[in-house]
Amino acid sequence: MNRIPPIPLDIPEKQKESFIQAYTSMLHPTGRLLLIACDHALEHCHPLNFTNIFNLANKEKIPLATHLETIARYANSSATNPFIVKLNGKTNLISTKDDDPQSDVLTTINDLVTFKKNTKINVSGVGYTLYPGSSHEHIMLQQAEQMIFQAHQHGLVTFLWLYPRGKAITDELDPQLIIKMAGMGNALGADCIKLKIPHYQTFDELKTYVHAIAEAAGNSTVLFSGGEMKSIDHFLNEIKTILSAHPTTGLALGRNIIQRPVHEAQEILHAIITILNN
Ligand code: FBP
Repeated sequence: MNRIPPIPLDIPEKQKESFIQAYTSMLHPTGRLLLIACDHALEHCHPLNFTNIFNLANKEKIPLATHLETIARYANSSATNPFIVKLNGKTNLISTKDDDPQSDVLTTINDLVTFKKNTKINVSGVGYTLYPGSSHEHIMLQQAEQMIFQAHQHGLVTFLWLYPRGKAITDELDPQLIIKMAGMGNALGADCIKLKIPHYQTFDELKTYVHAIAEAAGNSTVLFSGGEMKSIDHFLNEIKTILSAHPTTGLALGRNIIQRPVHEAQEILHAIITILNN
């Protein structure tokens, strides 16, 4: 089953087919999105074994989201899995106590279109991290909306990582705040909105929040990140809950996959695919 949301009107007629193809190429056969995010070498200053991660994503045909130059260094030119290029980035060396976060553009849409033309790499989408609540949010809001418009001109699928952060934010994982983020991402025109799992007490409570978040996102698709490393059982139970809460929710997983030994990462991915298939 393919699950493609309505095609936004800023996609030119001649790019509609490319957009549908790009979106479809990222969908798991169940119609959900399952992505691996591996931008942590920059975002968390945490070195990664990119060779293993890129091989795993290619073998399992899972879309991989990271920065353009990482893709340029590690993607096999015959790789068949889709890629999502993260257009902005920052490190975690400046803490929120010292300054509100600002993540600036590293790669332009033009650069990535050139890269796409010159290689056979399947760049299907672009991603941008936005920190609502930061005193620098006005810069990121403008960049995010422009990125979405420009990416759509090339038939690319757009992803916003929406993480409330800064001195004005007391609890980044407040469920009501994450519901607001979903609505904001939809208003900004993102095809897919990546959010963190909110605080919760029980899996039933999580299910209620996930449903409300997915509904608040309107016709955009919500993906949840995996968060900090946790036990495999707990991680898989969260995933089951997220997927059962709403028919459109997807996953964009980082640390709980990429910071594990490759055989373990592969087993977890297989367990997630089994959950998806059920
Ligand atoms: P995780 O599944 O590891 O949470 O990865 C998702 C992600 O969005 C990464 O793309 C990003 O580097 C990281 O989370 C940001 O986490 P934080 O905001 O906690 O620094």
